[in-house]
Amino acid sequence: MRIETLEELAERIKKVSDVTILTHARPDGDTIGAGFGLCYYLRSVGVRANIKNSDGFPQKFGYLFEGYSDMDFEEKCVISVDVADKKLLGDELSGYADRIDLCIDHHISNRMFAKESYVDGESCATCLILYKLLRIMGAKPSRLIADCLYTGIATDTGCFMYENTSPDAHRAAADLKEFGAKAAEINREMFQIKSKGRILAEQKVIGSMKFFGDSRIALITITNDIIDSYNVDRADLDGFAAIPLTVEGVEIGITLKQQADDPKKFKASVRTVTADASAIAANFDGGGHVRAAGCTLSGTAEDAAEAIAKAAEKYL
Ligand SMILES: [Mn+2]
Repeated sequence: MRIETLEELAERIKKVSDVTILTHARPDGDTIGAGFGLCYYLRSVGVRANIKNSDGFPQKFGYLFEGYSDMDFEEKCVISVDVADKKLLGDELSGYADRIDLCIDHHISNRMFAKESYVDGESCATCLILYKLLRIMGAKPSRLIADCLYTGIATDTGCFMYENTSPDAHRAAADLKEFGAKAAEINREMFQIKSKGRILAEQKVIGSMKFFGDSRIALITITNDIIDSYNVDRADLDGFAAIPLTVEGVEIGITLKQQADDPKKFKASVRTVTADASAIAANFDGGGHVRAAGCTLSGTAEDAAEAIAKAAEKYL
C-alpha cells in the first residue's frame, strides 16, 4: 500500500515500536544518514530501534555512529530507508526481503516491495524526506541527527552541485546547519579527502588520458594493474568517470575499466554535457541515461578506446 502524504507517514511512524531499520548494500551517505537519523530520532522518543546493513558501515561515516550500539529487543517492525529494490538489501539482509513493513525512499524506480511505502521520486535524498517528516512531527533534530540528515542530502546532490538539488534541499541544509550540523567538516570528509592510494591511482589514470574529436572527447583507462598496485577498492571506482568531463572544452567523457575476470574486456562509462550518452552506449549494446550510460567492449585497451571514440565522434 502506498502512503501518499508526509502527514500519513508521520501518523504511521508515531505507532511503531521495536524497530529494525534496513539500509542498502554498499551503503552510501543517504542510506546511512537516513538510517541512523531515523534510529536516533526513534530512540529519542523512547522507541527501541537498531540499524542493519549487509556490508557493515564504512569508517568514512564513523562520525555518525561512534557512540552507537545495538539495543536488545525482539523486533516488531521493519523499516527500510533509501532501498529501491529488495535485492539491494544484499546477502546478509536478504531474509528480510519479504517482511518489510514500511519503506521510505526517493527512487522513482522503487519496486514497492514493502507492506507500506512512502516514495517521493521528486526528493533528491531520502534524508530530505526524513528532515521534512521530523519537522512535521514537531521534532527538533539533535546535532547528531542534523549531521546524519545533512550527510545524506549533501552526498546525494554531489555537494549541492547536481541538477537534482532543489530549493528545498538548500533550505533543509540551512536549517540543519542551524541545528548544529558540522557542514564544512562533513563536506571535507565526503568530497575532498581521498586515500593516498586513490590519489596515486588517479594520477596514473589521468596520465592515461587521450583526446579525440578535436579534443572534445576525453578518454581515460583504469587498468587492473593500476587497481592492484594502489590497492584501490573496485567497488569504489565510481568517481573516476567524472574526471574526463572536468577538462575544459570536453563534451563527451569516456572511462574504460578493465575487468578483473577478463583483461580483454573493458566496461565503458560514458558521460556527456549535451550529447546522448545512452545512444553512444547503444552502439555497443549498452544503455543508460541521457547524460550517463555504459557498455562493454572487447579487445586491447587501445582497440576499445579507438572503437568507442570513433562511435562517439558521430555525436559531437
Ligand atoms: Mn538516496
